[in-house]
Amino acid sequence: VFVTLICLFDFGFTQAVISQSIDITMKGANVTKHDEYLCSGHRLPVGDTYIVQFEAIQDIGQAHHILLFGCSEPAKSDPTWHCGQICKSTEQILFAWAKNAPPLTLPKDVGFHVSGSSNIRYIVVQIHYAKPLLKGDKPDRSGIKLHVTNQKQFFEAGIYLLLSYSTVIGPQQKKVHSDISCEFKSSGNIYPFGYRTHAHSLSRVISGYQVNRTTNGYNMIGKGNPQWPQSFYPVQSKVVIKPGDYLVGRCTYNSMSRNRNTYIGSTADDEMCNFYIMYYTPAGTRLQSRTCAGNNIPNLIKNLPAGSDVELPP
Ligand code: IYT
Ligand code: CU
Ligand code: CU
Repeated sequence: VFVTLICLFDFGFTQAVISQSIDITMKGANVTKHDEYLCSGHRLPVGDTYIVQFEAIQDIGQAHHILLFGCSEPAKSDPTWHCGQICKSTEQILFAWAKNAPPLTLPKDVGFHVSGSSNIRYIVVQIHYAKPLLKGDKPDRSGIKLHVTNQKQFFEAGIYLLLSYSTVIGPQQKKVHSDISCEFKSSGNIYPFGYRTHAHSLSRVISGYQVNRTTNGYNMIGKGNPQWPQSFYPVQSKVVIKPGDYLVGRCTYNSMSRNRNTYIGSTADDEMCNFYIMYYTPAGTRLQSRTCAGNNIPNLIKNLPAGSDVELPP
């Protein structure tokens, strides 16, 4: 044992810290129609890599919103494809940017762990182009610049998703709720610093809360109008989510303009109810799950703070 220790101290070498930036961009997108969703995949450098900052690259200024996903294998190897499928198996959302949204910076000593011992070997960028490119525009190369390092970060970033899968919104309703609730199960605390709301055209407010397991007090993580640019917004107050706490989300819809049922689904005629939490946690914390699907603890809905379903301005 003694000899081993000496060896480690005397002959152990320290790996050089390498920090660099990696551009995850469209590899030349030709956009000919309205509302196109195009994808491009990028192989990451081998070895444990920590993303410490994201920065938008707006090539010709035609990207409406940009999402980044981690994959073990992208759905296609083509330079760009129509992204019906993003990854071969399940995708992990890493970041979202939207035109005219405030920027989100990762806190100090926080990184998204990719490559190396993680199961993310590729990053796929998905861009929503609202309009076709103009005649004379060159193929688009917008995307996200990643600032990465091989230096292990003290805190690991992650995304926890609250979602509904079974809501039916009847016709001509002023207020329809879709509620989400779960117990948070983990080996340690998580600290939310960003949140993102996502729904389609019928929702004007989505809110998310941490509920203290002992006091049953509600603390808002965030509240947003999914009609605003759908990126991650900074969490405004310090909230800690401890093992045994509860997470509650509520999406509110107004279907007065519609005379048919609306279901959860992926087209513009359907709706969704998503509240994403971007958090950091001491490296090594193990979450039992990073999704909360459905209203698992309906009692928690009764005490939602007033204001949780009040429409936000456009
Ligand atoms: C049915 C539903 O709510 N779909 C959402 C949530 C979702 C996200 C991911 C579902 C799966 C995922 O792998 I990441 I399966 C949904 O599709 N949300 C869209 C994007 O796909 C991320 C969004 O813009 O939030
Ligand atoms: Cu968009
Ligand atoms: Cu959707």
